[in-house]
Amino acid sequence: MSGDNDFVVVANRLPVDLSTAADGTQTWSPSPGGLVAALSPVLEKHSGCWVGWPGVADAAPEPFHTEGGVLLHPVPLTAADYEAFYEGFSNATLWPLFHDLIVTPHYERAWWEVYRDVNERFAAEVDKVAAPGATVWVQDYQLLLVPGILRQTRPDLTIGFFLHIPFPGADLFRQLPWREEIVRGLLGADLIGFHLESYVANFLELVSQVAGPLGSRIGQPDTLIVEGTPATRRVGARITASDGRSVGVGAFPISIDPATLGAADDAAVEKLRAELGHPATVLLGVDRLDYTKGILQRLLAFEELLASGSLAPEDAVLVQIATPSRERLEHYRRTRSAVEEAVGRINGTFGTISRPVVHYFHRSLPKQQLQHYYRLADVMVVTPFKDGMNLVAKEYVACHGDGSGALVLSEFAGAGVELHQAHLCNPFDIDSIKRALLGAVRGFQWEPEAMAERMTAMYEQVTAHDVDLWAGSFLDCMREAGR
Ligand code: ADQ
Repeated sequence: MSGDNDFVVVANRLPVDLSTAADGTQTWSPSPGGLVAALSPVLEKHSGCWVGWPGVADAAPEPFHTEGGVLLHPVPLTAADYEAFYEGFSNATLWPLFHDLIVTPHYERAWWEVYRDVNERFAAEVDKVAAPGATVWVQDYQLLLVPGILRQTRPDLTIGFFLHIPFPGADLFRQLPWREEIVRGLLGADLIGFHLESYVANFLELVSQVAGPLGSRIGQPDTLIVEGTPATRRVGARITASDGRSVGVGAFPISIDPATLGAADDAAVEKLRAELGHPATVLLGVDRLDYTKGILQRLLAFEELLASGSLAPEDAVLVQIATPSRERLEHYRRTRSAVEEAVGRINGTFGTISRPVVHYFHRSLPKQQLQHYYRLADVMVVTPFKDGMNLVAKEYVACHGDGSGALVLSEFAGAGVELHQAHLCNPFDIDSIKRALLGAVRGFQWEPEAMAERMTAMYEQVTAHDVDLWAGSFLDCMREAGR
């Protein structure tokens, strides 16, 4: 069975929100995010379709079209699927394994069975909507098996896969009891994309260790010039799969749409600063509340700087905005408790009634409001233990085209490769975070010109390598690879 869509994106989540009116009627509406915005022009031009789970268990809208003409095609999941496929295998097995075992992954055979089953259902829905010879772009770690399943059921398709999280070293990945199946699943694609060259290298090493008859690496790394874009994107290697197909593997660092963060409302930013009591330095953290993001470590570093007198509570304020995330999982609950305990302790020690030193929000903010915080912040603090890329760092940089501000950035965030002019730190070492924070805070007085140059260089990098370039170069390479 096939449909009539020439371009299909398949992701765990459909970009929709469910809202319930006062009278109880429920309506689904599109919720544009970075990925949707980047892919919308392609989706709209090629009668595109987005396949994904609508985000509510045991409920799904009928397929519907967005205003731009993109078909949103839901894959329903039951509450039991959600538990085993999403919370279990995706987020308690793959997520910690791919983030270098910051917590111990659980290997549960029952979760794996459901993961495989749900991947088959996603592939079956793609089969329904994809036209003969269509291009299908599969997103992220929840759907690692989909390329392989589609290769079997729909050999006519050109299939791309992009991983949004890190790819771990082969020695870690080999722990996974289902490692061969996963590699075989990925090798069903014509092109496999990662954020960084180092993740590509990890994957190639893994293929050479476990793939055996699944695939072999041939030849030297291949450079593919993508015409019409200001950068050269590399297909790091071509692998020959067991069925003789050539599979491209390359690094495509994801980015943001700077246009959505362009013009901040100065009055709103000033109002925020006044509400904080006009501190000399505003530090900012913005993250999903995830144990990979190192939120506690940055609080501990800030606390020690206050305790030693290196920062004065009258001068410095830390604003932490943490989006609720995966709240039913034990490690996420523990992370939240530890963060909130630290916030309480720091304010108890250094705050006054009218002036807390840490302002903590456990909620998501609209982009427009987030942008005001980015503009407001003198120092953005991004300290993940491991992060595929980290878009928050790039969003902050995009809001400081005038050279103001400073970025403290973990060496273990993928963004560190492009944003190497940041104040880099090792989040496993509290002293290293403290040095980076102080370097940024004092830099404004000691070397303002150098600080501005660093921010300007990062701004140029982010604006020249935006999300359109990311999507465009992946799709160009995919077309090449599928030939
Ligand atoms: P995430 O782990 O979610 O993404 P990140 O790249 O920082 O991490 O993206 C988070 C997005 O959510 C940003 O666009 C940010 O603005 C938004 N956000 C975060 N907190 C928010 C809040 N409180 N209110 C509103 N918005 C908030 C995964 C990988 C990353 C990779 C991306 C994209 O883990 O490494 O960069 O996918 O590939």
